[in-house]
Amino acid sequence: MLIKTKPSWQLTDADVTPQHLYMNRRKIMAAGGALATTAFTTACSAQDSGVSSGEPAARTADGSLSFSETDYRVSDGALTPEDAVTGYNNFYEFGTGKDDPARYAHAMTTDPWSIEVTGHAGRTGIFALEDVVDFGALEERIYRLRCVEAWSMVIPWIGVPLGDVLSAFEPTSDARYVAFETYLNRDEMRGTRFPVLDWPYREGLRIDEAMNPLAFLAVGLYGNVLPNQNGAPIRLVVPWKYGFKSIKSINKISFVSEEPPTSWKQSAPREYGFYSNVNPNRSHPRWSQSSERIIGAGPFARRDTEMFNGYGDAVADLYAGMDLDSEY
Ligand SMILES: Nc1nc2c(c(=O)[nH]1)N[C@H]1C(S)=C(S)[C@@H](COP(=O)(O)O)O[C@H]1N2
Ligand SMILES: [Mo]
Repeated sequence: MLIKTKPSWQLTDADVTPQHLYMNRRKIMAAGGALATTAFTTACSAQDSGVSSGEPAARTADGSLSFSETDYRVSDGALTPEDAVTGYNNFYEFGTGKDDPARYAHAMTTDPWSIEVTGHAGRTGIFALEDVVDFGALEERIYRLRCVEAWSMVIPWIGVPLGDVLSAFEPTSDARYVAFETYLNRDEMRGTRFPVLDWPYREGLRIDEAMNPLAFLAVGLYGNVLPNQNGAPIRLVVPWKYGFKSIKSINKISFVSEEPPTSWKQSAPREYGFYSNVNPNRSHPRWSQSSERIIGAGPFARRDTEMFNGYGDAVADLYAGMDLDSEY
């Protein structure tokens, strides 16, 4: 039997009052009452629900995914409408216009998909997507995505913790960083015919950042498999960093001992650093980062940008002793 969790954004008015979007689930659970027993009782893992994990759930005909709710959701702000999440994108491999990815990313082949794993790890080689991600253990996470261009969205992702995936490859103590690369196919990705960036798109994290429970690998959003423009079939989501760290359509993971080259730092090191933690106090050389435009909420909707994009409780310790102004 396949039990599909009814996620926050699918609940009707009869199920739940709108302000639940403004509260986190822990508070709702603590409050007890009808909400906790109706909306969230299906929050068991898909495996417990009897979904066979061998089933290639990522490739369902209708694109829907089975997943469980978690405690990870923003504490303020409404979800960004789905058409904005999938229609206003940065994926320069398909062009630099915000609507280019939605228009052109369908040309990308995402099935079958394999990921090459190299470097300081016990298990390396080329793995099928289904062997990297346990599609029987998917969870939903509602995170704010803060682009370095000073806009943000609130997105219900579906995926697995990055740390779980990386641990399965048995990184050694020499693996101080992890590097990621995006798929590159010049025939399918019209934007890569221009030298906007040094393709393929590359990103990376320090290994302790990657192992932080907030770091996430998404395979879906709004209940379905990722649309190509959002980084199908698998992309990183690092909610406390500027959006460009959340690399899309990953087909290579390398465990390395030195800080790996990353596309935006390579292209403009004065503007974009390796860490790129969201920091309202450190202006971009060409604009302020103190506030952000809320995408999908009308032309004038803005909010103050938060240190670490509001995730400081979970991640500030990673940067103890670092000067975040010089090591940005
Ligand atoms: N491969 C690749 N990954 C990428 C990008 C890109 O151009 N290419 N853009 C980044 C930027 S700047 C942002 S803000 C997010 C946007 O993700 P979204 O389109 O799913 O909202 O993807 C990031 N990941
Ligand atoms: Mo971005």
